[in-house]
Amino acid sequence: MKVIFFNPTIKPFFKPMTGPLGLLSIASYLNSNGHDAQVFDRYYRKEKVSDYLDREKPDMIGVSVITNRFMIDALYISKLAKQRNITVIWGGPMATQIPEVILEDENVDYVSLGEGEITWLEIADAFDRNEPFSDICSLAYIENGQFVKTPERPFADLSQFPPLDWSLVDPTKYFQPYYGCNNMLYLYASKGCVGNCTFCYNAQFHHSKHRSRSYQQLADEISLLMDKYGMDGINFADDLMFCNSKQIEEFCNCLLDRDIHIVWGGNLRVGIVKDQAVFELMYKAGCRWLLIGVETGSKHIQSVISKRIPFELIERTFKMSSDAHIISIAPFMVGLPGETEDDLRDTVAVAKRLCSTICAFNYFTPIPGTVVYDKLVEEGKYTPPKDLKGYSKMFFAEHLIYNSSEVPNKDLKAIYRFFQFRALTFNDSFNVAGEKRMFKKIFVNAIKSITKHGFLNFIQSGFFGFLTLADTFLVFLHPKLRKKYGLYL
Ligand code: B12
Ligand code: SF4
Repeated sequence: MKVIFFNPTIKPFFKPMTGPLGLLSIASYLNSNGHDAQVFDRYYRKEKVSDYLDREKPDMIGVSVITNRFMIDALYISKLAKQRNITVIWGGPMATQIPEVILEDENVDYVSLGEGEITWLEIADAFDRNEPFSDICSLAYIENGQFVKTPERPFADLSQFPPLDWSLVDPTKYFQPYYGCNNMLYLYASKGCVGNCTFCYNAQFHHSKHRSRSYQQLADEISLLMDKYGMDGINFADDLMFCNSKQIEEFCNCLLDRDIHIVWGGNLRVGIVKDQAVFELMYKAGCRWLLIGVETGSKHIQSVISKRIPFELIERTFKMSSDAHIISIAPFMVGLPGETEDDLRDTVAVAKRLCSTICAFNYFTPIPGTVVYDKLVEEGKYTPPKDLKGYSKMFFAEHLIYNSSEVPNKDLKAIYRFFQFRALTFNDSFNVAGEKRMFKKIFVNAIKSITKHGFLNFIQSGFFGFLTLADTFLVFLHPKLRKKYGLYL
């Protein structure tokens, strides 16, 4: 079977952020099983989708829908495929969360639920044998006007999948400057997370299970990307890179034993690393940054989100990371259900206490299928969009589209802006990694990007960068709120 996997684009993300890891994994697996799979990334492929479909004449297309904002382009691509009688299958986290809504659109034939590798192989084999898809697990479709969902497929053993075939795209298009590297690429080392946070897709999508890839195979992939393409840094896209320190030791020793010298970082949970020595080993093996979710400084909100971690342990973890010269980035959320002024004051205090940290604040947005979302809908406090068009217009996390807290929007915005301002100006994280200050770094990277992504991209990104910056400085318009929450440097 011949299939083209499309990675839709979202504006205003003008330059490629990451390679389409999920699609590369599915396509590599299909090709290693004798099918013909290609990946078309709308971020950087300039060719018209209609011309490409007419030339390649695929039997089917697969479209990745990670969040709602990818849907506008996903629908555009699907419509062009349907006009040519090509079967259209959507997949990815958001597609898995709202298949009923998606299948109301006549341009989508099937939704592949959960991880896509084995489902797609079965689809491709069934297609070649001219068999129906009804026996294939983890598929949703409409039959005789009724929504059908086939039984859920068990999780795959990740070591059965081949290494990602990066020749399906141009990996250099995704290189970007990051801490201590110029050609950083996103890769993945595992899937899922052991956590059960009530706002996160993980419990539904990965059933709170963590599965690692084979580190030897991953090391092969890393060596190839370094030698052939010049990759010099890796940001691991995993929800949780390691679920215990044994895995960390195994991974670090694998890199050290094979003399792979590269800087890297990824997501970690508080409590996984308890010894300074493990952070030191990570640094020795190239780890330079870690994203360690904190979300809130309030015990009350910790119980709302089911992420009960002692605050002393949080502070100790960030301190150990800083002592090992690893930058730690602490994501927080504001606007959570029932969040009060006191909760927010606690959050601000904890965020300000963390060592050498960039605190990245986001606005809480309910994700379909999560515990918090279901509760809000049940209590009539959140009305989901009516249809696909409604979903595709929603902004996630970076804009305050919904506030389920007890405080007004302007309070949440002031806190968000303050920490953005703090990250841009007065933090010493960059000294930890021997980096330039944030402003200088952004400026240098912007100039460098002209040669890589063109002048138009520079202007567009500059414009959105300016809007963000202008929004950040609005924090000075809230003197009363700064006093109320202690928003001082
Ligand atoms: C890289 C990334 C991005 C990239 C997009 C890259 C891309 N187009 O490929 C960028 C930076 C653009 C991005 C943006 C955002 N992201 Co994002 N992102 C990720 C991240 C870190 C990695 C994705 C990845 O490569 N995973 C590894 C691969 C192997 O897994 P996968 O992509 O899920 O693919 C598998 C399955 O999903 C399935 N599948 C996927 N696609 C398809 C397609 C078909 C046809 C089929 C059959 C199957 C299938 O099979 C694949 C192989 O098993 C994930 C977290 C994560 N660990 O997955 C978050 C994640 C997907 N993002 C998320 C969010 C919330 C966002 C933002 C809203 C964040 C923000 N604050 O702005 C924005 C969206 C922009 C917007 N305004 O809407 C959430 C999704 C929430 C949800 N729907 O449940 C995630 C899960 C993070 C999280 N833990 O909450 N993101
Ligand atoms: S720790 Fe992070 S990835 Fe894991 S369930 Fe919680 S929010 Fe999701």
